[in-house]
Amino acid sequence: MKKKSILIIIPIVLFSLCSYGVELDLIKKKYNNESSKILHFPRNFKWCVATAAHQIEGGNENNDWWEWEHIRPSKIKNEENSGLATDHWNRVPEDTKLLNDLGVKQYRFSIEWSRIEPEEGVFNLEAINHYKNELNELRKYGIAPMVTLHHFTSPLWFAKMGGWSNADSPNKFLNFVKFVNQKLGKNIEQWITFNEPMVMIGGGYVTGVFPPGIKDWNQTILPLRNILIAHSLAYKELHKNKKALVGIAHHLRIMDAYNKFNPIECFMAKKLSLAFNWTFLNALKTGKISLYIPTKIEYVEEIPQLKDTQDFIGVNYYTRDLVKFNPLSKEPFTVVANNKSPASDLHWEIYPEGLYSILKEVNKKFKKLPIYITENGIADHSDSLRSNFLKTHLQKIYRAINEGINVQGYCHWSLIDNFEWAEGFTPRFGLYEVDYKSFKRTPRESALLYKEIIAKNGLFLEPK
Ligand code: IFM
Repeated sequence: MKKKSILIIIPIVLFSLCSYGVELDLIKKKYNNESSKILHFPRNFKWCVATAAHQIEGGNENNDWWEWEHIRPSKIKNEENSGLATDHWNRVPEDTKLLNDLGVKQYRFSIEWSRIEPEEGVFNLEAINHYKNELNELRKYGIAPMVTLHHFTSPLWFAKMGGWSNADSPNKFLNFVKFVNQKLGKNIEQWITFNEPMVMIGGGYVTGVFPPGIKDWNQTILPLRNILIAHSLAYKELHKNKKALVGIAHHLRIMDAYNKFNPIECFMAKKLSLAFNWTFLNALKTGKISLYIPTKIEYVEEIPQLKDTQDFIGVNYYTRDLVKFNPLSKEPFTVVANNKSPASDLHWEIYPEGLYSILKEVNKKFKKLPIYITENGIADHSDSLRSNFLKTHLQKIYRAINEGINVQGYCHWSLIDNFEWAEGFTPRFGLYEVDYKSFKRTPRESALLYKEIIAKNGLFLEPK
């Protein structure tokens, strides 16, 4: 009996080993191929998506943007206004489910100041409870909040008193921050005080496409210094919670010469990059504001309280600009997109290399601080470019991390389509498409890709 069973077992074992060997070979081959093609991200990497209140909530009637959107002739493409936006205000549980479906670990969203403090000094408890519920929803799914306190919109009462040009504006902002921190702070560990302050100042005071619609370089200084001071006050306040991490989401762009052999264009591109990308970052490290754009503006001031008031650096990265010089034109320097490269629906050049250069430069200048990609995305209605955009940008982040740059997380802009400021609803940045009639959300192909990347904590590269 024993002999018999041994005789039966041996061939089975041999056969299994044999086929196991073959299978192992196959698996190995597959695995080796795949493993060499998976770019693994660090274990606690924070996969995230970002939104902003005014762009998705709807019905934010009490802020400067709402008023701006209703001026005629219209300031917004196709005379649109944010209106009900994506009706997110009434769909928080549904949208939190989308976050959970994607598998993100973190969600960046903003709290609308004009809802919390509709009149100066009058705080709306219903609004604060709404955000409390939103935080609870997130907690249910184990998603960490990253909360933006100012994402382009200010309450009307604040705008009417001169907005960021008013010397008292930092204290007005601080009152709001104190209230939010007191009511919600224990559930929030990561804060963004301001979103893209340079974009807000540029749009509001140079190009005039954002409220208050001013086009005067000289009027940029007051908002610049007041926003910096407001940030430093908020930084101190939020640090009453020992665990809080506080930063700014900086919009950083590559600025290159249109013709790299043209020294004037090279010079101006450097100056513009220094002014746009580094004025805020340098001031918050050194306490010194230094802004210089030849023929436009020159300003230097030391405000010691600004020094060392960031715990991390938020990077919003989208594209590159080319600086063109035409001595015969009334405005000799213009900024254009590279029309030889693939571009988004907004004609923004797709330039992933730029993200890598920015990360290198941020790291070189601010070595001690961790970096979070607080926004990166593309306006792509047909979703024909987004997946590749996502992959190529993540590859650059992967490369940076592998070279020792401390990138802690990546927020894709955006979870859902939304109101794109002066461009209205036409640009579609969402991983989920929004039907603006029914408000139905539908995942795009790229959402499925992002979900897979998050699930694998890495990126598969296809064979060439
Ligand atoms: O939609 C904006 C967002 O509000 C700020 N960063 C850039 C995004 C795309 O333009």
